[in-house]
Amino acid sequence: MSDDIDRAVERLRRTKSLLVITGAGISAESGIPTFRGNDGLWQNYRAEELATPWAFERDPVTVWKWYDWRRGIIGKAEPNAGHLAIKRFEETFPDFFLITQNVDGLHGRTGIRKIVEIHGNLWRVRCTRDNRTSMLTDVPLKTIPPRCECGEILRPDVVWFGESIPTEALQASYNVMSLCDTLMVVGTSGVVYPVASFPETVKDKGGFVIEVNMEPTPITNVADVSLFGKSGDILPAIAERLPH
Ligand code: BJW
Repeated sequence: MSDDIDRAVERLRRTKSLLVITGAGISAESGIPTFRGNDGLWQNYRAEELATPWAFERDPVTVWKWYDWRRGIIGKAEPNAGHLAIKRFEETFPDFFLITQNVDGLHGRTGIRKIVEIHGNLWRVRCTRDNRTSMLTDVPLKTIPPRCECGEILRPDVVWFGESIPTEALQASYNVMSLCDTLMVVGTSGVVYPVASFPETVKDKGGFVIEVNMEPTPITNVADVSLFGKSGDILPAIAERLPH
């Protein structure tokens, strides 16, 4: 492990353009359940059964109760040492970008600026009539499902399975992938597309991939270095060894 950290640090010292991708694992140490694995279950539903437009159409009340439960947890959570280390990377690398799959907004609360939330944000809602978005921060929600002023049901402004990633977010992601020479992938199981394909895209153009996760994932086969452990331990240890 210490040899692997040395290799990662050595590469980062030579990196001109750093791209970081995060998933639910980065927020696990803030007390937010991940999607897959035992703590991903909510009342015996799997995330895959709730995070779809079909589930919402069929039963918006159950889907909103799941979001209300998650908003309750996230509303009390604070960014952890892993989020803060990524903010330090932004300060260290003049050419830096973060793509997060998380909708919890915790990266934003560190003050990070160069970020795209590729799956949206769960504090933002969208009218199902005209797609107008607004912020809704009530915890718990006053009514379930919440309604727009126009009377129509609101939905969370997030990307569900089978829905397209907003064009601007996807374009920004491909743009930063083409620029970066090192990609660090943190706390994602690497099974949800399109992000699951990003490490291979960076490898194909000659980039270096560093993975940080508790356990091996499909990304491990692509990564040049895999660091197994908590992101809240590993990322600050790396940040500490970079010039600032
Ligand atoms: C730690 C840790 C610690 C724990 N430290 N690590 C190509 C091939 C096959 C299928 C598809 C394809 N292209 C598209 C699809 C379909 C689909 C898809 O990917 N399906 C797969 C499941 C097969 N993708 C889509 O539909 C996407 N849309 C799209 O591509 O549009 C075009 C298109 C559509 C259809 C067909 C073809 C093209 C949209 C995907 C939207 C995903 N939405 C969700 C919900 C968001 C809203 C919400 O949060 O409520 O996004 S699902 C959920 O999964 C959420 C997450 O962002 C996402 C990824 O999960 P993540 O972050 O990886 O979490 P976990 O729990 O899986 O993993 C946590 C990891 O952390 C683990 O590895 C732990 O070990 C680790 N960990 N503690 C470090 N302390």
